[in-house]
Amino acid sequence: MNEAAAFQALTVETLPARLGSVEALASRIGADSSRWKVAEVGDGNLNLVFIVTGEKAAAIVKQALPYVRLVGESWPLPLKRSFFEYHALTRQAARAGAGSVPEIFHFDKGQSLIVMEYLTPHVILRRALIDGRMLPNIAADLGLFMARTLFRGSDLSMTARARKEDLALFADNVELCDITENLVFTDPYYEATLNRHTSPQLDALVAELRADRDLKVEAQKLKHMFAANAETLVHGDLHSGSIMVTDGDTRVIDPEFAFYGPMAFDVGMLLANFWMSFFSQSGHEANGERETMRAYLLGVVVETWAVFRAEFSHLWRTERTGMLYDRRLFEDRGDPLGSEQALDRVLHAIWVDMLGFAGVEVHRRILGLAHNADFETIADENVRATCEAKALKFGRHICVNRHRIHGLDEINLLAVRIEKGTVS
Ligand code: SR1
Ligand code: MG
Repeated sequence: MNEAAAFQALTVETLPARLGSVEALASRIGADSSRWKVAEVGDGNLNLVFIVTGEKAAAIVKQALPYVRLVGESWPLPLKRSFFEYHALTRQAARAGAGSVPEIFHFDKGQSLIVMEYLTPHVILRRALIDGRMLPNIAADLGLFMARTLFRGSDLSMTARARKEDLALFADNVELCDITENLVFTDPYYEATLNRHTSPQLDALVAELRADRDLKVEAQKLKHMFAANAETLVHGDLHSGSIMVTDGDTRVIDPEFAFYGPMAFDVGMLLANFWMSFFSQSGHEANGERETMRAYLLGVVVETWAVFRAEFSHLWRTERTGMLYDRRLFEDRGDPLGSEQALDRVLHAIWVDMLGFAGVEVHRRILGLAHNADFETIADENVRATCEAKALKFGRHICVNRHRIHGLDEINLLAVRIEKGTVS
């Protein structure tokens, strides 16, 4: 498509004629566009997503809309987010391996569309966890993905010039950052117009949290860090709806929120989504006993963090070529222990901040605009509210006490006790 043409949203009917001449698509799926079958399958909050099936194969066409799909045209949103998604996908493929994200076949900036690999028989991780599926590889795959993208996108690895140029490129992703700044860090903690929660069951707890000064101060400290700590290129929206899986394959999708932010943000958001899945399981118990699933999820948290730490440490020792923690100060002077001490400090800071980001992510999915299917698919509102209340209390604890929590054993034990009702 012509980059200069005015933006037009695709439809199921117009897509074959409009994209029939895109060689990168036609050569993969089949040249006769009159025989393409098109289905719009977007169930996210922002974009159109089409599966286009030709005689030979299928591909995905993802197109941004000039507004937030979840809310409608009253909330305009720039089309340039597909530009950031495209550039983030290329960097993630280079840093974490081509098999960690979908392959891109074509990008049209003017039409804000990306043609990419159709992942099949993959399903969205969140859906798999709701169904009680225990994916064997997600912790290792995602721990590696985060360590590699976060380390290699930072001043620990890149040259100062390369990172600053990239920082400048992603700095324009203002509107998507603004969504997170409001929806994650501020709106849940007051009566923002678009908020909703399971009512009246959660009303008293919600009022308590919104009156909680310590919690609100922590949330604002985290927001400050999110906005001002441009450490590395983060995915920016790494929840279980941004991951597609089979038993043997894990792909991270949808990095349109990518920007230079704190290392701990992606890690916290991801672990929060595993913990929310944990607290939602009793709402899905009708579909099978979920005790094993709960244990599996806490194990995934432990393994994801362990793999992240191990790979980050490995990269620290073998790929620390950037300007930070200069080897001339440590290893080159025969002081490898100095570098290990610095590594411990860096990992500790990520740990503490990760807990804070996890806590606010849990809150915003229950109190804010964008809820998640883990809880939303629990039809019985009383059961749903019980699950959500447990998650809210857990989120508050890890956020406010993050500087005093020493390990995942302590946190997972708390999760089990809250789930069993032995602590309130
Ligand atoms: C208005 S957009 C709401 C949420 O959807 C995206 O997936 C992000 O998580 C965002 O916060
Ligand atoms: Mg998304």
